[in-house]
Amino acid sequence: MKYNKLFAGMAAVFLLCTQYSCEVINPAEDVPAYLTISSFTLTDNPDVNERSLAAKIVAANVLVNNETVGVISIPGTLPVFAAGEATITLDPLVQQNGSGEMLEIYPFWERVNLAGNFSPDDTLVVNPQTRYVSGVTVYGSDFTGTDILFVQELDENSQTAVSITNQGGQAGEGTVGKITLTDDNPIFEGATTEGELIDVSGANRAFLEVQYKTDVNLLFGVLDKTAGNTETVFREYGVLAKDSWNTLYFDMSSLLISQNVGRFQLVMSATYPVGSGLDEAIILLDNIKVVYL
Ligand SMILES: [Ca+2]
Ligand SMILES: [Ca+2]
Repeated sequence: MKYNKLFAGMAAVFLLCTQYSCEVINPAEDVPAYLTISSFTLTDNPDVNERSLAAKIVAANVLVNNETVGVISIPGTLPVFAAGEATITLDPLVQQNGSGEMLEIYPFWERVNLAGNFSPDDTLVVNPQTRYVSGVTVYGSDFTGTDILFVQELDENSQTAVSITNQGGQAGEGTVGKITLTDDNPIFEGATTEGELIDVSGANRAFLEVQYKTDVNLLFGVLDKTAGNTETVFREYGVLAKDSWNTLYFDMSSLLISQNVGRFQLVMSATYPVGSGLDEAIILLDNIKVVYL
């Protein structure tokens, strides 16, 4: 470890110095403390109907006493050059638009401030919790009971539809939505109900949150129902097939602004891949949300 070597070096200098009565240039703040974030979770805001508290916070941007420390993966540890009482500021980061390499602060979660006490060479472990900022609206479903999204048929084939299953295999999230595609029924496209248009006309930003485990690629989009606009489907947000549950966050703001979309239905489509070798393709969905403010 780099810092152990540093200590060994300092000890050697110290020995030399005591022998020859020279001054030790070794201020305490040069010895780092360590900050570990072992988990970062979402908790209830009583002012918001979250529909679920599922979240995938992959890292945090960290400041200590308003000075940048860096990005800590969760779980993860970084050295901190601070001693004594300190304010730790944490911004939760998510994978945006499917890129694992692009981490961004999720604007609809609160920044977290914690008080901590740092000692040189000691590790402070924190388990912060954030929550949605007050004022956000969450449209969506956790696929429980009759709470199902994408029930409006756009593919004109009632054989491909979302059902509820408890076979999601995702601990803590209960039942999930399921779509099955086969050679005979290869296409699904569904929209959220026309009677519940998502109204972002007064919002500045909107995000799509999706949790999924899918044998085939998925495409999420927007069916524009804004008065005065042509009724158009914008299929913008692609998700690659994945054999374990994943969560992604798509920033919808630029599409909604550029196309002047005020009210819309959320759309999802998927196609059974020719020659895939699969007997059937299973799509599992949970905690699909449009969050806006
Ligand atoms: Ca669920
Ligand atoms: Ca269908």
